[in-house]
Amino acid sequence: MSTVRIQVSACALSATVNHLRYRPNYAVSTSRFNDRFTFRPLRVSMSSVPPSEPLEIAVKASLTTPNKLGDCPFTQRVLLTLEEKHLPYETKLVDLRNKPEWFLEISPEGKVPVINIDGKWVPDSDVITQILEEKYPSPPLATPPEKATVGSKIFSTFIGFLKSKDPNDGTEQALLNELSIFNDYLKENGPFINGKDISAADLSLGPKVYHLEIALGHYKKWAVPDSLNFLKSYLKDIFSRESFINTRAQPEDVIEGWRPKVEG
Ligand SMILES: N[C@@H](CCC(=O)N[C@@H](CS)C(=O)NCC(=O)O)C(=O)O
Repeated sequence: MSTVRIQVSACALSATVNHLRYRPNYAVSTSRFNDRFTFRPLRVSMSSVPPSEPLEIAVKASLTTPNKLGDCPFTQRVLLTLEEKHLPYETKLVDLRNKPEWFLEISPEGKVPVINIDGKWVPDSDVITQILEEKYPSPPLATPPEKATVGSKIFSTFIGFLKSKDPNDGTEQALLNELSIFNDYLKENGPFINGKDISAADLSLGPKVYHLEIALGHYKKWAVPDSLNFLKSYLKDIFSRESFINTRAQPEDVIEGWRPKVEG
């Protein structure tokens, strides 16, 4: 098992009264004797203080380079959340082509990311980021519910276009439509989805559009049109953040990761 330790020194300790509310959450407990997940309420203890030990997180390993992070946008979303909240973490690289026994014990579905929070292994980036928000509310990253789905059709339309073998099947236009809608939204509401500050929805969408740019550039010789200038500057802002640079996959891994979908 490969391990990378990352220590973050600075941590914002302020929490506003708004962040002191308790909201119930759900964790997944896994059992060796039962392949299904069981859901049960989890009381998340809120804290502005970072954990004394780095949070362990199992992530996809690179397909091309030993001991490097791989190309999973859901994993990057969680790593971005940890980075933006200045939480120390320790990645455990998992070769998803040859899943080790220790990994299948903590993640019976065999999926990354899975993170250890208070001794429990929690899968799914939606669940993980919600728990991190509740447990470590500062700086706040929650996106208001009415904005949380902005841009959410971009990833599926990207995959449709990437997999398409027929240039006239409308998949390119479907993607362009979604990107234009998002560009117009940013023009009115930007620079980020929730206005002036980055939030959870950007941390989810950013890695997906990073994959889109690399995969479509490689397999379709396609690029986001320059006319979508609000989207272009949004991507530039996100991709140049330190958190993004620290957690991004290598382009060659993104290309390899999508190959089975393109050639399959
Ligand atoms: N809904 C999950 C999706 C996680 C997911 O699909 N992860 C992929 C890698 S990006 C995975 O582990 N796939 C299992 C495999 O490739 O065997 C989340 O948001 O965390």
